Amino acid sequence: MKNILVIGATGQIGSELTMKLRGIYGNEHVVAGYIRGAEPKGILLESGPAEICDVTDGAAIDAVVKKYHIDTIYNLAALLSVVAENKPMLAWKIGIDGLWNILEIARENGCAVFTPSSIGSFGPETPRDQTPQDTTQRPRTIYGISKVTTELLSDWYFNKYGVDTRSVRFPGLISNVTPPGGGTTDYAVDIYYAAVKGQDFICPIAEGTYMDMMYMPDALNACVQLMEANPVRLAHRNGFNIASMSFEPGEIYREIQKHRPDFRMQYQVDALKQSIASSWPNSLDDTCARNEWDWNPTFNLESMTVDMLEKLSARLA
Ligand code: AKB
Repeated sequence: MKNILVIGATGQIGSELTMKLRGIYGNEHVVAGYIRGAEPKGILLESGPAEICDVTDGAAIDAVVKKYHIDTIYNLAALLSVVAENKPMLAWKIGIDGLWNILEIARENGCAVFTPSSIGSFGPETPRDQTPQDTTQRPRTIYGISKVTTELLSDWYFNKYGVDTRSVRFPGLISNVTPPGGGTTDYAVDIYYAAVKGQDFICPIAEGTYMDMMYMPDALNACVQLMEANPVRLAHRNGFNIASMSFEPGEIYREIQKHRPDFRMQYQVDALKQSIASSWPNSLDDTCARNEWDWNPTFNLESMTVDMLEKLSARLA
């Protein structure tokens, strides 16, 4: 049985991933790592162990790893793209100095490590459509620079020390549980909340701007599936392209309108978000993930929209 530490367990991915991992490996085998001010609550707190785990405090995390005999770390600590652009030094401190801490702890304690990369690791010179797995990565954002560094540093720890590092490049993640905070793709979550609350939606991203997106259940499956994959099949390690849908704001708006005909959206483009979105690919080619660890997403825009509206309506009622 694995013993897993999820760092960032109360965040957008962590809050759902921790519960999924507890369902698979047993509640007592999955530690929810959080920072002060983002304490776990409810079922996340009650269903299993929780410990303060600030990635900038390596000694504290090392003690948690030893206490629970951790062999797998999901390192989800990061600032999203828009926040990172406004707080670049903090983004680096958490994303890269924090990653060094985790990788060193993993090396010393024999842990496997998953640290997400992102579509933000690409830049304006990257081929925009069906972006290949191995291609130009010259991001213009500090978020992207930290994600490319994450991929390279994780690969280096594997090649140099044999640390079992693996990761995917997440697209914009859409969930009905914990909202994201400060990402470029957040509009694709916010739009559902507006529709369910009966409010008009002001879209910060321009019409015609395509980005890859994914429903959270598929993203969680990707994490588990990749970490369970047979290492012999992995020609790549860090930064697998994964994809399930690509759309522009008008397409998600019209999809929601099929279910909520009175819903209205207007554009009020945010310059920073738009400049980031315009530098990211329209769609990724995920052939390597499909071939090397059988990646196979289940949701598309239509089925995600039905599920999002149903779950959010029940929750916000
Ligand atoms: C963001 O928008 O910053 C993230 C991402 C795509 O990495 N959702």
